[in-house]
Amino acid sequence: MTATGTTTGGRAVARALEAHGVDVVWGIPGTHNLELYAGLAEAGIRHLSPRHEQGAAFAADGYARVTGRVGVCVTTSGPAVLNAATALGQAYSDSVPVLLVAAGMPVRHPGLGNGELHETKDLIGAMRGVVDYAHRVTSVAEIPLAIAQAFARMRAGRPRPVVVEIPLDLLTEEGEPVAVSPSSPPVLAPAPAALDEAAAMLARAERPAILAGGGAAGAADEVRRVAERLGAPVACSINGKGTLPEDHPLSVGAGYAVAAVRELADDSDALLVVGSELAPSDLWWGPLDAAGKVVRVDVDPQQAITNAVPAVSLVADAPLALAGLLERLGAAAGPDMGRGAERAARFRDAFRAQAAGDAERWSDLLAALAGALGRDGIVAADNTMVAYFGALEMLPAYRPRSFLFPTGFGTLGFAVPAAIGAKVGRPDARVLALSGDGGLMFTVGELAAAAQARLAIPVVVVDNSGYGEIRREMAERGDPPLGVDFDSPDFAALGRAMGCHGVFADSRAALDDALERAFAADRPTVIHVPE
Ligand SMILES: Cc1ncc(C[n+]2csc(CCOP(=O)(O)OP(=O)(O)O)c2C)c(N)n1
Ligand SMILES: [Mg+2]
Repeated sequence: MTATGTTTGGRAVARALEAHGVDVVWGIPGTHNLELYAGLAEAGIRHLSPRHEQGAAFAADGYARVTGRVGVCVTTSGPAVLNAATALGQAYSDSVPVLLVAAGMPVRHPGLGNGELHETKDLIGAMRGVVDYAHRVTSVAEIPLAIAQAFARMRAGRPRPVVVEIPLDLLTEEGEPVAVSPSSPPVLAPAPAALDEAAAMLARAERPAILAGGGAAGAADEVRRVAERLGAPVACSINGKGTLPEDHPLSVGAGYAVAAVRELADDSDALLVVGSELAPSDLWWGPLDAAGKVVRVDVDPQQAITNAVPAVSLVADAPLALAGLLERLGAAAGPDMGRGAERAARFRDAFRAQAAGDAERWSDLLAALAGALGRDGIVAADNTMVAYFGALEMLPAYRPRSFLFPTGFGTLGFAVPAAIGAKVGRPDARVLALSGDGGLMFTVGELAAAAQARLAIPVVVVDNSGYGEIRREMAERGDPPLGVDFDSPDFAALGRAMGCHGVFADSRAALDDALERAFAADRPTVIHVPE
């Protein structure tokens, strides 16, 4: 800890962010956070301008998902924080580390309120209901500690969003904050006895399988090695997509909702579940029957027992837990690899046959996307049918952190701002946004933000003139369609009006051409695809 001398609260925030390696933030300034903005400029932290605070937090989320680092957004108080809340709720449900630093009511603001600008009845209380924790600092001196605490929490165990509120008078008040250096992330090692038990159970299994979720992103290599050692087919959740390259002989596919994954789980006598919630929002058709045969690896001890009670749980960082298993099992590809590959092929064929039915109407589009994205591309997808029935199941992924989807919370409007964050986090990668016509309009202003930042992102909008999934569900119930049909705008023209390029693509050739041009362009390209 070193004294940083006299400075204002706003500048102390910027310095604390800088001390934690933050080089980019998304935010919208307001009367209450000007001093923080002065501090950001002074610290040389890159600032990107979304067009709505929800876009700021989604962008920070996309950045965090592809880099594994903390994504940061800054806002003023009241409505700005509530605008960001939805995206923070998304980050919470998908275990993404996003920090929101917001201005708040002055320190001596009367509890029942007095009509201050942006006053909210209980903003911290509201945010406590959404994020991991929301904390209001009470002195300039506390600011570096509060920021360091937020990073410490987000870098340990299960990463989830945090809100730090700085009373507006503290932002301009002078104080002598004491710098707090970033703490090194703790290592969560598995208990040796549990490892022994888990390894023995897996070694005994005749038909093992692995389910990998978003928590396996940092352990892709270990997942592959354990799978090869055991000859275990691997199915990935939505957030785990790409943990095992989808052209690996043991890969079954991504998306637990496909019946073949359930069939695989039923057929297996041991299931190794790595960093996966086994959540209803992944499984859709009820819990897996996993009684007595599950080994769970999870950093979160509560999650390790939720949705499926494990026979053995390894509460640990996934790479360590899997390394411990490999040590006990022997790291070389085991004799069961061949049999495992045959089993995987059987379930993969079933998976693809089932998914191909779901995805048939987008087969040209998905083939064009696969060609343009190659092995290293990144897709930020919206909560649209072309994403969860199409790209999730049929667009191959080859690495973790390459398929971004608003899984748990299911928020429309995620794709474009998340793609912005992803492209800023991975500037050399091909990053594409995939949206429905409904979802795009939720955060349509972020097209202007992407254009301003000159990001070469193709924004593929699949247009079925309405809320297609909900229309389908109404029809399935025999209800008349209500509130699900609308005329889409001319999305290519809309893109151009926002400063992007814009094209209409209604054939495979037009798509291929549009995508190639878009990745080489000087700005985003909205590609309007009729369904
Ligand atoms: C913020 C939010 N509001 C409402 C919903 C409910 N919802 C789920 S899918 C959907 C339709 C989305 O339409 P579109 O983006 O065009 O995709 P499509 O279903 O047509 O493929 C709606 C309204 C939601 N997921 N998120
Ligand atoms: Mg639609």
